[in-house]
Amino acid sequence: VIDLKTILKEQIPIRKNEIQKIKKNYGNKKIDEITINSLLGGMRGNRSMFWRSTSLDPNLGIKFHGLTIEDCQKNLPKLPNTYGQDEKIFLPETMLWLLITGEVPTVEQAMILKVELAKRGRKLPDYVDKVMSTLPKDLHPMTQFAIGIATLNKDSQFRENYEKGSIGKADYWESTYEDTLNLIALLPQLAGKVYSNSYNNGQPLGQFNENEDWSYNICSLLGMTNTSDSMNIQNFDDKKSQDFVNLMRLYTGIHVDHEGGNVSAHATHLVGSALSDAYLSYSSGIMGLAGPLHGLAAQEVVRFLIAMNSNISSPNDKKSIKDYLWSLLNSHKVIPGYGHAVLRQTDPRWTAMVDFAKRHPEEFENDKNVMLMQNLVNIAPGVLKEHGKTANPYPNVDAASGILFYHYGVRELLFFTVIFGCSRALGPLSQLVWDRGLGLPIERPKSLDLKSLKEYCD
Ligand code: AMX
Repeated sequence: VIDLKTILKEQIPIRKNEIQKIKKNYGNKKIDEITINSLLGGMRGNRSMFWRSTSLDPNLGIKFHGLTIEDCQKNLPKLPNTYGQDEKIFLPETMLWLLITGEVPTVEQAMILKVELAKRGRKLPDYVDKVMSTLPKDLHPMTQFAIGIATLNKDSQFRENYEKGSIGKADYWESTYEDTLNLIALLPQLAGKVYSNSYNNGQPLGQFNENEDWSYNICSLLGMTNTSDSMNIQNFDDKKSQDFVNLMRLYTGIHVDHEGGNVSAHATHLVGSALSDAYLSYSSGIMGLAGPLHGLAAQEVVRFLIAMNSNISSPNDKKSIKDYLWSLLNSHKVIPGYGHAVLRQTDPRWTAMVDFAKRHPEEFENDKNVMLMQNLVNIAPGVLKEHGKTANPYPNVDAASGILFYHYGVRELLFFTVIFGCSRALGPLSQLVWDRGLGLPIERPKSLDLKSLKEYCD
């Protein structure tokens, strides 16, 4: 079978049956315990959510249906006739197939999905364009993005069918799938619209090319390729244009999902559990991603690297770097880009981003910020260990991602999170299709008021 929807149609009853059996036979089996610390500590580490596709291993990092990032780089197919294709970098389209089906696609399957997304993404509906054009240019890019996504719910097939009463519960997944694909397909257009609204007086910087892939179109709509689709605002030559598109593919391929409990994924899942459609659900995810403790970390790292560089004589000056880090810690500040709530090793997404820089030495050799980013990994973990508080002294993905985009000219730091938001759609929305397919219920944990909480304190 080569069509994603047909595969889903086959898989859903099988998996639904499996889940029903698990519920029937093991429904009362205990998985975890809730303590007062977890209740008051953001439910940290509580095993209380079902998330089908990804799971975070504290040492190996994120796994996509059991595959690490390195496995994905090896196994996800590279597609022929893809603009500037880097042999090591997979397209997010291939990852979307893996997320939804649990299987690595064939080249043919991935090609069909790529073409289908490009078809669905060719034009932003006029009413969305109009709504977004009226937004103040200085409205936060993530607010604009969330508004654009939520506005698309006018076209939601799920919402329309539900209102008409024309579908039963067993069919909910099908229109959710249609909404999901349509939304993902339109994200390059929405991101381009936000970028031109915020930074180019609303004037388009590029156009959508139906023959190209999803990440290429994000770049062309930002005006950042040297092809005829784009204004080429950075004056890229062929190589730089292709490298930037490959960086975008890499970034948007590895940020798709980080299991279910992170704020953007959880918010999408929670809102979706009320049978809100894919557009409303994911606009909530975007609102969560806009928070400084979640999606905004990459910009913090960029600011930190630039500030450090202006305070030290050279990015190779180990002693000054060490002193700078200690001055931060001694004034009770964190070292941005280091540490993680769950991971206990270097984030493999960081490794993948740094590997990109290492494979393009001529591009980055004079970039002081990228140099500093690379040198820090040999210094910061030692300092953090000596400091003695941080559970994980190693770099997370944000330590590398923002500064690479910055290098290519994305200097509008608030916009990084919009690119993150394009990528993160793929995981939580694949889950939403399965939430409907498996008929998962509305989420409704029990909360305790202070009086009830105190009753546990005797
Ligand atoms: N620099 C200095 N101190 C740090 C630190 C860092 N990079 N990381 C953790 N610590 C401190 C914590 O502030 C905490 O101190 P406290 O006891 O005085 O409150 C102590 O070490 C223990 O924290 P932890 O269990 O190791 O981490 P956590 O789960 O509470 O927090 C995180 C995780 C990411 C918020 C934290 O490591 C941090 O603030 N890192 C820097 C900011 C950053 O890189 N954020 C991006 C995270 C990636 C992402 O999710 N996008």
